[in-house]
Amino acid sequence: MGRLVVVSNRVPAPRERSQPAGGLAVGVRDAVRGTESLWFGWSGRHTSQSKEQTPKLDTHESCTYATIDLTRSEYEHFYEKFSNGLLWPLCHYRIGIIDYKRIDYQVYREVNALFADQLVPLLRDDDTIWIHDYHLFPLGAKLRRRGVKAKIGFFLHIPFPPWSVTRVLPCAQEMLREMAAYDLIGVQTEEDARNMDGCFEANDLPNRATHFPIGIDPVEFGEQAVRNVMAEEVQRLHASLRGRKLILGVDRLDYSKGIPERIHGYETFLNRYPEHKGETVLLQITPVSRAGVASYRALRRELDEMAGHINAMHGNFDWSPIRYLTQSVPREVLAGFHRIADVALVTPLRDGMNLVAKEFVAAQSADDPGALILSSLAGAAPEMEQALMVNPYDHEGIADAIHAGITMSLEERQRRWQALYRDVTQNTAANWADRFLDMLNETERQE
Ligand code: ADQ
Repeated sequence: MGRLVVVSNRVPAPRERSQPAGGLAVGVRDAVRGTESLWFGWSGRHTSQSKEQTPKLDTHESCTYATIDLTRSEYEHFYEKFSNGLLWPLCHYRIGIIDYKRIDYQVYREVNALFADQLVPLLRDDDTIWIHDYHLFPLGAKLRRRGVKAKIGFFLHIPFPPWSVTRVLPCAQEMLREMAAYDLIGVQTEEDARNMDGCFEANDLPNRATHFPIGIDPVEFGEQAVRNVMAEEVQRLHASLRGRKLILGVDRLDYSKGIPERIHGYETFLNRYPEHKGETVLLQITPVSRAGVASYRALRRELDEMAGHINAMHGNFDWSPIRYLTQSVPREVLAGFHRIADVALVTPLRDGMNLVAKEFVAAQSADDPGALILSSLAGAAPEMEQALMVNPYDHEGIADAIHAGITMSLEERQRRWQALYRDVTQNTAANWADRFLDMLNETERQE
């Protein structure tokens, strides 16, 4: 059997190679574990000359990590502007904030060509290539143009909107034509697959999309949660609650995660159910991401203001209703926080999947599980029907769900959690990769 070659914009840093944080890296790590593989991508470093480099190679267990550097200008146009300032909001249905410039698209294509030029010399004829995410939509076509004959699959971790939204992008047709070079495209949900195939059909291109919902390693995460209940940070958090209910929100700082809408929902809860005043704490952990993109800086200011406002309006000298952190928390400590939480608020406005919802369920104790409040617009919603489902734009609905979550009987919490835990163990990180790669293996090579 040939090697698996994974390509993603970022490759886990050396210290993260055994225990990566974050959805893509955790899922892919399972795919590369134990088989001879190559993982290619950007190092996270800058260079003044990206064309005259050779990839840096580092082998860890059975996987060789090959990384290249980008210039600052490539990083800005390819990563910050086109990928995160345009494709990310477009795919999350936020066409009001996209900013299209031809130069960004041009550099996006150049960086994809650079990836192809740097990767081709490392490839062998019997490799299977698996490319990940929106930064690299055109890479398959660029590899084909350089004579690569191997099977090439692509997985999109974020949502894919219908043609009525996608066509807003001036280069949509060209991008779709290039995406047709893939032998198989995986997306998270049936809706995403329908949308993407609809885009192909509208442009007389053949269908390519199938849904493969991504998961986590629930056993590993559950064990981490149990072990870390006794960790100092978790014990300190527990003691500081002094018997109050803990409502937990854990998200990268991103407007797709619906954090202001959620905080508004929490404030509505405090107003609508005053009998719970002083009895709950919302711990919102939101490490800053993409600080170079203007919309992210604006979101940060908005959240700082909202958290301050709620504490000033509703708090007391011995109680702050919200604790809001922008620092990153180690993964194992987070697992312990999930375990002691009474309610998780996972309310994205749109999300490809949302692994945090699955991690919360995996971390609960069967004897006394917490309640999951989940956005109906998360990719995880079709799988996790026994969550308390909310529309993230409906702050009164969020308030009612918080009330339902903190007052839910033990029997109902257990009944819901058992069904959710079954869902979480059905689609795991490991079988996600197997399902995709098996189908890619069976798919005819596209000519
Ligand atoms: P993300 O947008 O990053 O992923 P998500 O799926 O929830 O969203 O994964 C986030 C990961 O980062 C989780 O493993 C979580 O535990 C971790 N994380 C979040 N906050 C953290 C914190 N404060 N400290 C440490 N770790 C933290 C993208 C798509 C998703 C899709 C995944 C995987 O946007 O829709 O589910 O890829 O395909």
